[in-house]
Amino acid sequence: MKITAISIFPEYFSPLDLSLIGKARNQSLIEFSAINLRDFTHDNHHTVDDTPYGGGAGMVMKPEPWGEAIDSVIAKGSTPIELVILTPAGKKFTQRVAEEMVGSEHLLFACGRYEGIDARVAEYYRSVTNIRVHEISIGDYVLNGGEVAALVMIEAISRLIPGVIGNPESLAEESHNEIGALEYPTFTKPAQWRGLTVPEVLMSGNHGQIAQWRRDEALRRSKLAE
Ligand code: 6GU
Repeated sequence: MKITAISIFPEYFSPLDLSLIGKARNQSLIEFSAINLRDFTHDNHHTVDDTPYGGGAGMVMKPEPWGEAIDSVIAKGSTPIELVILTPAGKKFTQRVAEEMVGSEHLLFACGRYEGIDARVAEYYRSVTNIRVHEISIGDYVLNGGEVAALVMIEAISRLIPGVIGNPESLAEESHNEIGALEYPTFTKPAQWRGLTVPEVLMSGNHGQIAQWRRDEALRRSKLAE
């Protein structure tokens, strides 16, 4: 899968060199590149923002650099592109959305800063062939920009690519359990630690009882979290 991110802070994506995603890139399961939006400006100050029409606080990202940057990505290939515009006003990102997106050939993340990207950018690319536009938020809180949200999405989607996770059984278990039911407490050795013990049932070898205990605990925890 191809993944591209456009941002004024391409360095934000250096964690993608690490861990499972770094390894997946070395194995060419993922092909990632970050593009600097300022490379698509033409003034001495490399301006990417301006004041909002209609007034109000903050700055809005100008459409021209975005248009040129996105066009440059389109021009490089012929595969369909999922253009993901990160915005707190977008559709909520969930495990379901991650599962839908893992089948994509090319994810292109547009990471806005300030008060967002001029709305005509999303509107324009909705009418371009082979491009689908997704305006997405990762949750009900405000971040300074879309970079961290893009990292969250890239991690959630990448681990669903066959071969990225060492043990595909963990993936099977997750989808089987619909995440919520996965939230049982886990333990490893030693059996005694600072006076605390591991629940007896987990050491019983009775798989039926263990599964029942985990279901009960997950339910208890999700009720606590409500
Ligand atoms: Cl995608 N962007 C920003 N700036 N804030 C957010 C977000 C995105 N998702 C949740 N909060």
